[in-house]
Amino acid sequence: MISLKDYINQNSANSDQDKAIFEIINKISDGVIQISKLLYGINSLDLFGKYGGENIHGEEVEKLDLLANDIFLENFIQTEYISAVVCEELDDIKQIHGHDDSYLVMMDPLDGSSNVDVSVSIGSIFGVWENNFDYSDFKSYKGSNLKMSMYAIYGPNTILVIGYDSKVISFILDSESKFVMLDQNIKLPLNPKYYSTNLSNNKNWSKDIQEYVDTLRINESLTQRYVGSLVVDFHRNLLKGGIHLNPKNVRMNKSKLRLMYEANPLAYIINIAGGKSFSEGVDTLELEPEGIHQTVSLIIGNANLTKNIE
Ligand code: AHM
Ligand code: MG
Repeated sequence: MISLKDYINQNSANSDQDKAIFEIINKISDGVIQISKLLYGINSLDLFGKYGGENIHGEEVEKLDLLANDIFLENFIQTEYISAVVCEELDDIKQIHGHDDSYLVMMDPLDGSSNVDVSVSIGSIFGVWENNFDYSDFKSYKGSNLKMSMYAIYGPNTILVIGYDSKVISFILDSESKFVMLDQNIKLPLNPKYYSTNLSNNKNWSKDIQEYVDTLRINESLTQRYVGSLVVDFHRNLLKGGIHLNPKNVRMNKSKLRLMYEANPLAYIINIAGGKSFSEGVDTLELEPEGIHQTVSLIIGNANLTKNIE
């Protein structure tokens, strides 16, 4: 059984980029272990409930949203390979070191936070870009320029999934707080099992999307699953095959998911695993970002199920 620490040691000496990226993976995984200890530890009662404020998106903030944010920031400050951080909970890019030749981490520290109080699985999502682009030219931060993306799931167990260097690998946290390898090359199954979307939003979708989802509903080889934590719905479909949709609300002319730290990191992973992803009528990874907190639609999963429909 290979541990994440061994894997990092074996792979980080190949190039300067590998050294930096594996150090970032190391810091993220340390944060994930700390969050797991909080969730499954003796003081987990204190984690329930709202913090009492709203974030920049006007959403209620759970206590765990802020704790997760602080935990990852504390870990990131310890490495000079991370010079700046973009986070769902922070208005602006947060500069933490002065280096131009290091990396920018964009994160959703706690995805699915409305599921915390009811003990449904949640996660954390990260995308890592080179930091040598011009912030005023945000177009450089297209998903296709990602260097690495990864996510964690806090569920019946804690899982890490990493997309780097044309491979998707996964680790599981053992009872001694050590990540051990689960899968060394995840590829989407050829025969997908699930479609996943919040069907109650159907009334707010375009006619084309409504008809598209109807074709999924009557597809006899598919059944429906929906958790409401993006990263968990994504992970199930990655392992079992399927499609997840969070279409634009055409009545409000508004999409819900964040491009930089939700859609792009997952699109990067699905692409390596053999799948496809579309947002706002283009390949998610080719969408030119307009801002760090931009919201987009998302259709993501097996290539034979996903369609570029708005
Ligand atoms: P957040 O919990 O980080 O704010 O993320 C938003 C969540 C996603 O995890 C999930 O896929 C989506 O919102 C659920 O939307 P809805 O409540 O419309 O089903
Ligand atoms: Mg989220």
